[in-house]
Amino acid sequence: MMRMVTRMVAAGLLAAVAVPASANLLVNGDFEADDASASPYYLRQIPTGWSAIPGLDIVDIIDTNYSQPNPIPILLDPQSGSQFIDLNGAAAIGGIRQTVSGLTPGALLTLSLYAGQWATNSTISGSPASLTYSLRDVTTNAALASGSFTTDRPVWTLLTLTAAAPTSGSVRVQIETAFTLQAGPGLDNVSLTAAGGVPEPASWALMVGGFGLLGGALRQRRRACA
Ligand SMILES: [Ca+2]
Ligand SMILES: [Ca+2]
Repeated sequence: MMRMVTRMVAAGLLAAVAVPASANLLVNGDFEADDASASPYYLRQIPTGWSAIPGLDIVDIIDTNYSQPNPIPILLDPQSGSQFIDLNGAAAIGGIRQTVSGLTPGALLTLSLYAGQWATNSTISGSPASLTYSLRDVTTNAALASGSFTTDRPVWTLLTLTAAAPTSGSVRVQIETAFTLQAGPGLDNVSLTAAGGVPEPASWALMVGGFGLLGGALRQRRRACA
């Protein structure tokens, strides 16, 4: 009986220490928060939860429920939901960014996103979509990790990046294109997850409580043996 209690307490301890399923730390990573269905086919707007990058163009939220092909054929269904982002707003370099704070320094961060060429016409044809994506330390704006991607295919490609959370505990996700035509690379389903950090205070409380129970169980067992 006591052995069973000990096992149960130990199992509970392991459950308390285990890292919970990785949740997306970004707000509106799927770009569904702003309804663009009533606009012609896009909404020239900074998506909810995101910010413009100073000096860069504001992006377009593209809604595929709009009946195409006028004025630009949409070659790509959203990777999630009914909307995605065209990183180039009008005809200037565009991008978005979002800050996430309260991270445990050293925790392994994983940024994932989907990108693809979403449109083509006589102007855009022959100009592959390209974008760069990075995780930056908010205090220094230094890139902790960065990547770039170029494609001329209307296919969503999964891109990932990993970095350790900086001592500030705050990172900036930044995604931008150097594309200067009106339809830049498409972007959807951006996610940032953290794993392997120090347990949260609530987990510590559970652990301390659990060790207390375990100690009590062991003491009783020893007494029973004696
Ligand atoms: Ca979406
Ligand atoms: Ca555009």
